[in-house]
Amino acid sequence: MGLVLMAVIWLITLVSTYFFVAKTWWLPHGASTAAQFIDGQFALTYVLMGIIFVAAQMALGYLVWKYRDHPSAEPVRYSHGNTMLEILWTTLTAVLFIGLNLMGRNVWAAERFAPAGPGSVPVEVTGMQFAWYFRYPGPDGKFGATDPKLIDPSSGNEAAIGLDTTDPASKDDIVSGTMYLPVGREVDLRERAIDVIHSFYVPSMRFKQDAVPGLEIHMHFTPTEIGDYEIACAELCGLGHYKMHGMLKVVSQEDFDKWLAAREAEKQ
Ligand SMILES: [Cu+2]
Repeated sequence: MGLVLMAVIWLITLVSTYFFVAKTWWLPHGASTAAQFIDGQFALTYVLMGIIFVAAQMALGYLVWKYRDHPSAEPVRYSHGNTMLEILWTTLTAVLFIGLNLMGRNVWAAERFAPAGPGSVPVEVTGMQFAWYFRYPGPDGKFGATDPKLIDPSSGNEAAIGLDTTDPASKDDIVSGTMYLPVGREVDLRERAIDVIHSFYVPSMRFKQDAVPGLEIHMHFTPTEIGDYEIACAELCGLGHYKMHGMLKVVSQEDFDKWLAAREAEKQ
């Protein structure tokens, strides 16, 4: 029985490790400036944790077999703990966790605390049950006022986010259900939520940030490749959470300008 248990523990360990090593389920190809660093950080974390995981599970299987209930097996020796060992592995764990956090902190802080660079594209992301809306400030560069009392999801994009059309700054605001971004330019995001907490997640951009009702959260990232990328909500936000799906279209500057101009023309 001890042998069978050891085999089962080792098998589960090796099979589950295989899916990580073979990258069976993995993030899509990264297409933002931060992707390379974040993927490196992911790989480093998985390798370190993988070594510890495999070693611990192999030891577990071995000890289950070594101290099996059998006359030829070694008799069990009871231990009441070892303070030195406790201190050692608690310290090592702390160094590992704090170290990885400090390493990853810079790239996150650069997208969160440092302001977006000059020439960035301002876009407002609004999460609501169960859709994403994207607002562009138009030629005046200013986002118009919104009012929670004006929110009406049944009548189009502008009303869905409660755009106050009496505000002159809102006249040229474009609200879209699809996100368009020009390639190679930083996007200056401001995230909002209408009802509950959502999380704006673009796996290909290696970007994820909660949208919280009552807060306007600024983040920025830079897409580096033209293409269509999926947007998901990464915060369980209600019954329709699964369908809170959107598309990010990263296009050339020329196509971006054309798209914006066409949307402006529609408003006239
Ligand atoms: Cu959501």
